[in-house]
Amino acid sequence: MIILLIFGSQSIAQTPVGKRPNIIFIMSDDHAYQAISAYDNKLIETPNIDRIAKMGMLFTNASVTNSICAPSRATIFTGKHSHLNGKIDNHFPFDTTNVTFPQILQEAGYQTAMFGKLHFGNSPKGFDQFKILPGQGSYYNPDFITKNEGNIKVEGYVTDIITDMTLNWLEEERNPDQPFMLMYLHKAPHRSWLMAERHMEEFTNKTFPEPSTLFDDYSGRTPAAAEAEMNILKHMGWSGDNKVFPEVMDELGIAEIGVDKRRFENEVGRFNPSQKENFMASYTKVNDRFKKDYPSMTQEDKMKWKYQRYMQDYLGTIQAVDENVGRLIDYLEANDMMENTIIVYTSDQGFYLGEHGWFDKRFVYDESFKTPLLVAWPGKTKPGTRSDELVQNLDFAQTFLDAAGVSAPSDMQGESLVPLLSGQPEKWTRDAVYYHYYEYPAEHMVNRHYAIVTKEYKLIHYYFVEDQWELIVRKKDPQELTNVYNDPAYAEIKQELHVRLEKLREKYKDNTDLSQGYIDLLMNDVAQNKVFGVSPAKGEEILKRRKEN
Ligand code: SGN
Ligand code: CA
Repeated sequence: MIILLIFGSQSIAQTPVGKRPNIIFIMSDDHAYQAISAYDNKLIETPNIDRIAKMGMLFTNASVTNSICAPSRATIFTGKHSHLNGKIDNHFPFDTTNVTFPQILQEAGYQTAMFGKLHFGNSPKGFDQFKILPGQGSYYNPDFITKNEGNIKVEGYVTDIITDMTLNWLEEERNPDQPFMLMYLHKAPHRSWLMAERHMEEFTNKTFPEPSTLFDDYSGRTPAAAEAEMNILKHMGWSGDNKVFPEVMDELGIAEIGVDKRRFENEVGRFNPSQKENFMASYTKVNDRFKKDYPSMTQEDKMKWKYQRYMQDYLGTIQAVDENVGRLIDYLEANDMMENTIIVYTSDQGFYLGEHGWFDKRFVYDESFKTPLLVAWPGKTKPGTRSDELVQNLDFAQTFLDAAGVSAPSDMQGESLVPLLSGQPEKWTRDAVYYHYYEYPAEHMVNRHYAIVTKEYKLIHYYFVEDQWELIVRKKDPQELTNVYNDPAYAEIKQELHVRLEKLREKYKDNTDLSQGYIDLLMNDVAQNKVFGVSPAKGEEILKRRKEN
């Protein structure tokens, strides 16, 4: 047994060194499973992402522990829930004293590389090579923070560039004598949904089916759903999101939503002349049609129009992700690298594509709580298989360590997916998962909540401003429109779930209240207008409501 130098408690187990699999972790940002045709093809065909499921396993019940970007990534890296790794929201940076699975794999002899969006507020540890976007990054001519070349700006479209970097690393820098762990992390399809020039004409002319809950009135649940600021009609920017030109808004007398026009100008300001020309060619037609239609539009028409514009741009960005995932798989196939390589495709969380009238994520309701997960492991995972087990982003760290034959630190909280991937589902015993979302007050104003989720039920506790409970019966109410918490028919189930929720909170050690120090820091930033999307006045109102409850 070899004792590792940095993390003395881990050891390399029996897997022969030559057989250790390569790991390719592909993650996009905000990619809803509703927009992957292996799950559902009513919105878009994604033939290349689907190849991963065809070669391996499609997970239909994969979820996140906290549906927001950087916290999800921190959970993936550490194998721990947010309250233990400390990254509970996007606001404060990642604590780099955490032990992460890439550090352990590097120490165990893996070559490690990362390209794309990380969003930790600092550079990753445990990587031989990295080129990452600062913060959210930009779609066009993006800047990168690199391990060896300082800060660079690269001309072109972000999804293509991240792939070029990845393929270049495989071709030029990969050491064939070492197994590798490669993180290929897309910015797309994150807001503000700028697609590649080559897709603009096609996608701005498409029409998509509407979800049946587009006009959800949020009755039947606790006030959290109604109070959230992520309704397509009310909160999506005409300009920054839907690309109505600022001068067209002025001409039509349309009021800005937030800093809508500035967000548009910032994005368009990054284009080079030929990118600008291509963008203008397609979007001038969009704006011309809008100018003609807008005067007679009802509120309902506006919602429908904004939904279509949202889908055209969001799905347009996914078209490039799919093409580029195809480039990567083609490369691996052409270079005989499929055998003994694990390929994972996932997202940092799901996303609302008009369900409940929403965009964005954060809630424990399915579309953002669940996340796509497709895994190919030729020779190990049977092609075309599917798992309905309750797996989470919490499980990746232990899965990769297990696959590499490295034992995981005992304080990691997930479960290895290797038994599911290798045809031994009987070894999987989890029957409930734990969820906890914290980022409030923040943009989109989704109240803090924690929950237990089983295949049948969700028991949700909203807290911080109000104290509200919600019980959702998943199979009977798949759209999650009705809170049955006070329905006597569910009294017994409710009691049982309360007990199970408390046990889960004990198991995962989530028994601490938010510290007053943290709340003071956050509210101080709100008061100083440093929290995007929350005005100081709104902050004061929240503190007042919090005191009253
Ligand atoms: C930005 C977006 C939000 C989004 C957060 C978090 N606004 O602030 O809509 O919820 O990122 O997203 S934008 O006007 O700047 O586009 S996350 O994926 O990073 O968690
Ligand atoms: Ca995200």
